[in-house]
Amino acid sequence: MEEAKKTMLSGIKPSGDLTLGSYLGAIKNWAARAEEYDCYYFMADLHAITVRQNPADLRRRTLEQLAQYIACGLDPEKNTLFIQSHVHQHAELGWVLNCYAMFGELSRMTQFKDKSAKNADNINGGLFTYPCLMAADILLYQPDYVPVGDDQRQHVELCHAIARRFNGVYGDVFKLPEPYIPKVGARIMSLSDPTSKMSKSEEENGGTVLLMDPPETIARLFKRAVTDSETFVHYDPAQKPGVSNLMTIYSAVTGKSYDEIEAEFAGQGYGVFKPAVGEAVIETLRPIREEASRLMKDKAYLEGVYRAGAEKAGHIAEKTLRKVYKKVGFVAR
Ligand code: ATP
Ligand code: LTN
Repeated sequence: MEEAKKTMLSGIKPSGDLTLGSYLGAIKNWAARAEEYDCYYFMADLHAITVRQNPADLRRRTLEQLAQYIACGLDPEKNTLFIQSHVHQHAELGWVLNCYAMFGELSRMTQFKDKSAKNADNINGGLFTYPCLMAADILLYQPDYVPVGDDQRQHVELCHAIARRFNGVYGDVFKLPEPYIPKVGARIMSLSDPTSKMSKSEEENGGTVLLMDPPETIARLFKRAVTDSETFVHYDPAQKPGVSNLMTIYSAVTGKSYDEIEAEFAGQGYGVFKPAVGEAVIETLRPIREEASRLMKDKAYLEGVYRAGAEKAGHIAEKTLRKVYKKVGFVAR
């Protein structure tokens, strides 16, 4: 008998344009596993509004993100692709899980502390309870794995804690998911400040490569990437964070090991190394950019994809939500 496929699920907020970091840390893994697993991927628009968004930009970016998911290799025939706000069960289960997450554990979340520091004038309740909605996103679909970058590990762990607490009271309702984090590329750093994470909301400072950046821009960003005062290519994240980050990027896009990269550039300075990394990234992103631009022109196709996705996702989500409502003691409608 054929074994049931394992399930994977993940999402990204359309709060900015997708970056090389989100591609190498998350999406690349999604696409690589699309055949083996039953996969659910969504645009986390509910999460995006925890930081103030311009409505027109949010709408446009949500569709662009869908086009980019598909261009990265997620075939809508094989993966369920949807918009988070289209599946109302996310917000509903999110509320229930709010009541099973503790103030103390939510206060300890690194992302909450970072975003609060950066948006001091808008430290809203949604930003604080963000991980409860994320736990709902995950638990509705009972996935085995949640493919994310290293920065989301803490949120997946909190989801685990919430699920365990809930199961402790009501029996085995939720399956406990595991984060699925790549060995190389789980934390791509900014090209202009290799001590901070490459991020879509800090695009202006020249440290972020966007999935849709044209080749000239990518070449320029890599030529200007911050390195160190030495001249040799060697992997040492503590002493040589800039060069090590470039090696990680090069390794993630070419599949070469750090030893192979050191050998390839032995005796050559950063003047050769930096443009070579840029070139490798350009070639990796070229087909994605071209396909995403083509898809963006076909709004009817994208609409068909997200509608079908919400339909399928809603069906699964509803089953879990019914079970939860029954367990906690709500009267059936
Ligand atoms: P924001 O700046 O708005 O918080 P972000 O650029 O950090 O956004 P997310 O939407 O939070 O990106 O992340 C999308 C996915 O990509 C997540 O799974 C996250 O872990 C991963 N990711 C984001 N940035 C990186 C990075 N620099 N390196 C590796 N993975 C990353
Ligand atoms: N918090 C994630 C985005 C996200 C997510 C999820 C990831 C929202 N819901 C469910 C995995 C599973 C982020 O900031 N990148």
